[in-house]
Amino acid sequence: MPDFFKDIGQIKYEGKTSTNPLSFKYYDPDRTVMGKPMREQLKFALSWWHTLGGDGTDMFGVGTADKKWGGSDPMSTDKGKVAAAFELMEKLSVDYYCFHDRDLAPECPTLSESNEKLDIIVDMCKDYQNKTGKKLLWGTAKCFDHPRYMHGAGTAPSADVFCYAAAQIKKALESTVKLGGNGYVFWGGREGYETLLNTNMSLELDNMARLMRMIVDYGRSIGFTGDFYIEPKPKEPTKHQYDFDTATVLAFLRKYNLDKDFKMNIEANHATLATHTFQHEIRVARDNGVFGSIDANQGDMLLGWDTDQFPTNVYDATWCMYEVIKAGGFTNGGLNFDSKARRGSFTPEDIFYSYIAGMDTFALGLINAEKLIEDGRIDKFVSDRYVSWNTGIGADIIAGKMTLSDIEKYALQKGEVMDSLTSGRQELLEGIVNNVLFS
Ligand code: XLS
Ligand code: NI
Ligand code: NI
Repeated sequence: MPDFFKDIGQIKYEGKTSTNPLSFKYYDPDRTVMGKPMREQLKFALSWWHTLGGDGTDMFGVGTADKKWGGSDPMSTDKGKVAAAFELMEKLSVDYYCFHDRDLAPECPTLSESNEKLDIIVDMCKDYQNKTGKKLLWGTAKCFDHPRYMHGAGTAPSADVFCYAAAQIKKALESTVKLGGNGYVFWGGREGYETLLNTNMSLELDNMARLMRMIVDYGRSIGFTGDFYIEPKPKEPTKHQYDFDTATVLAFLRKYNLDKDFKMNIEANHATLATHTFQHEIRVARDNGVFGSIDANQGDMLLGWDTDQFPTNVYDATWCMYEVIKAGGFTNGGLNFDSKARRGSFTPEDIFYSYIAGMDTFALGLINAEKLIEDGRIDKFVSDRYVSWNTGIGADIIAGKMTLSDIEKYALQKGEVMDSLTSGRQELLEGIVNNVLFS
């Protein structure tokens, strides 16, 4: 087995007083938090594309990091990636990974050749999984990179492009199933539009739904029992992405009777781009029974694009884990670092520092979420605020016992209701949060 990071050993938990940069300060895989070991609560996953493939290329310049992994052509590099990925997962105690098909193996001149190459790498991954016990969290298809997808894939105006995409996704799903993946993700890629002047939005969305129905039915027919996810994102690469946010995706799924078949893969920076908080997106998903998995990264509030930075914002991680716990924890889902080191952080150690920072942040988030739930003041405040719905008129409305006329009669008798109002106490609550987090 090649050793790409030979100067770096197993990253261990050393506690918050350690100054060893190659150690976890908060992530202690076996520590029990909210009834389960951290590694089961957090279910960390490595994203193949950013970690193994992302070399820092941006629209202003070429890559800064060497991500050839000892290879001299696309296929040898992709084989090197497998060894590097499993070494990273081992050394960082990351138990899962996820991929796009074309990050695993190269795009070839024909679909059959691409499929053959993909099979070779998938078999390699399967061997490594057997040797290491690492697992696939989810797979997906890269239906946005190649020029054929310039106008979309499932929403392409060309029926031939739609068919190519459908065949590519079928193969990516089969590869996911072969690797025992617990999830399959649809992220809109170029499913959206730049201008309505050239777009039949209604047909495009009908076609997307047709494709999803076919893929779900096929997946179930070949024994895929995991979750299908949609990963909402409002913009980038297209100006208007169809899967804008969780609420928009829910409306789409319900229109096409797909709502029983899909859950959400919520990405932090996508929530930011939709001008929501990360917590809001997870809350909408959990309230609607469609919470599935998390792409954990963070954006930069001063930049308007998907910077995919490793998460270091402890408040965001706290509220994320608070929602995840309230949703009952992860089942098939997990916490994927859809994140990349900055372009200036180009050395192999930076991969480790990035993951350590992200994993420690979410470990802290989990510990904090437990503290907030055990403290109980926030939950109690919220339930007290709605106490008028527990008895009397409120309870009768919820029980469906009151008509609009009954309610009118009640309101007329009651007169002015200003004295039923109480303060929202936002500042008090924010102070309590800080008190719980930092005491
Ligand atoms: C892009 C998305 C993408 C998905 C997987 O913004 O985050 O990386 O997670 O296709
Ligand atoms: Ni993502
Ligand atoms: Ni993203």
